[in-house]
Amino acid sequence: MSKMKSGKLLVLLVCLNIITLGVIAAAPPTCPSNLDGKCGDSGEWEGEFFPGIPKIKYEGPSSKNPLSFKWYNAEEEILGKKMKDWMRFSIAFWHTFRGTGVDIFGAATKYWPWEDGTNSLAMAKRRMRANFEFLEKLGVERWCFHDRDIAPDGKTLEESNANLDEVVALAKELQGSKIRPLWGTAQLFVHPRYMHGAATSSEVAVYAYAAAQVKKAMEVTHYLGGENYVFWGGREGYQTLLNTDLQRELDHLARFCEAAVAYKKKIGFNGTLLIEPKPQEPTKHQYDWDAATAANFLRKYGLLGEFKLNIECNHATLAGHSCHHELETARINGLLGNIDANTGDPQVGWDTDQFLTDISEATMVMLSVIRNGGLAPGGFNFDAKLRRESTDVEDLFIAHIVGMDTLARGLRNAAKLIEDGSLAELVQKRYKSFDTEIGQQIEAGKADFETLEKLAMEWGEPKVPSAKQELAEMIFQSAL
Ligand code: XLS
Ligand code: NI
Ligand code: NI
Repeated sequence: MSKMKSGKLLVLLVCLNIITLGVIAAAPPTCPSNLDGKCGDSGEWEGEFFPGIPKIKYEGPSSKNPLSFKWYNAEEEILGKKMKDWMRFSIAFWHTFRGTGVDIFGAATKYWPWEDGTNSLAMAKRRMRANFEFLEKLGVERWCFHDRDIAPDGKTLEESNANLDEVVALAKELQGSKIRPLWGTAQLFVHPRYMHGAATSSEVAVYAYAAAQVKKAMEVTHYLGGENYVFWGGREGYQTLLNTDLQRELDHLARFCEAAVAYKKKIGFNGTLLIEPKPQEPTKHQYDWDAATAANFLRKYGLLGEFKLNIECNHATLAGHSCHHELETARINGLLGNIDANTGDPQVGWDTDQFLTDISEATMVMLSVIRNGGLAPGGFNFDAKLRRESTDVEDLFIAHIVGMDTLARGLRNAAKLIEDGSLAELVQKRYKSFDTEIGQQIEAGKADFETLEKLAMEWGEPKVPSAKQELAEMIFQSAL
């Protein structure tokens, strides 16, 4: 299976780049931000963006209304905490408002009524208004963005920064007192200057440009009251080691992270810095491969304590893990900071960014979240997009509703498992031989090899008990 996957991966390498880019760069014909009178009319938008879509309410599991929550009841308490405080949902601007359905073989399939086919500043502002109406109607209080999905690139860095400032000022006004970014980030992978990477580019001018972009993106995240800042290593990786100085690139990445920590402190930004692991796409090998690799990077460069991890379920499976594995690895290292809630397709080998609708997976995800005591100041960001063939405006709502309901159902199930206690008891029993005097000595690091050899001889051949896997699965299933 893994052989087949890596074969497919090679064939698809070119496609993957374009798929990722297509989605994030949002392909409808673009116009320069100074329109020069040549592009469509991006003026003020009259009335609602989502007419006919009401504020989404909880109606319970028997409801047949697609525009209602069946399992997510924001104010309901589960294990002593309101559902909305367990979940801390966020929408991803780049998918929800810049995703067009472009793929390697085909053009955009989605033309939202408010889009005018340009990438103008006026269009960026109109889109931002749509974002806040969407959040309001969905009852979600957080959003995530890249600098370049919310405001167009200018001809110079100064011009790009000015564009960003203008859109951010509007976002600040529209946020009101309730809505905040869950996190912000810099898009360091679409522009051709980043083809060799950003912090790991072989070109020093690119390193500097990336630093300037992150500096600005951190400032605006801070200004908007963002709670976290994400580093996803878009092109921080390599295509071949034949032309790559691995040690130098990793050292550069570490220096970049240190400078980000210093700047964060300088501007008084208290948000958590998060590294988002991903094994490949767009590069063949991404440096932040998985949670364990990222944890080791942080440890090696003395950055533990300054960063946590943003675990994305689809990235977990690309790395050959389950989402649950990545969450638990992050958690036991004290690094679980945020979740990019999505899922891949077992028959397709890339980052398909689908909404998570698998109840069993959601239950395992929530078991980790509960063990972590929640995710705050992190949360669940729907880094997920509609399928190319889903083209109605209401599909944007339906997709988020089912994503929220699935995780809410996962939370209810995980709470049942915890309250029932049989699964925890099974695990505890499994290790009970270590609750003995000698077991305790081993765990405290006080049993040397000579002592253990003596015991092994005295005890003779060990009697090894059953792992009870099917029983564990039976208990798990009873909660679904
Ligand atoms: C891409 C990543 C990206 C990050 C934000 O695969 O998931 O969307 O979450 O840059
Ligand atoms: Ni992500
Ligand atoms: Ni992703």
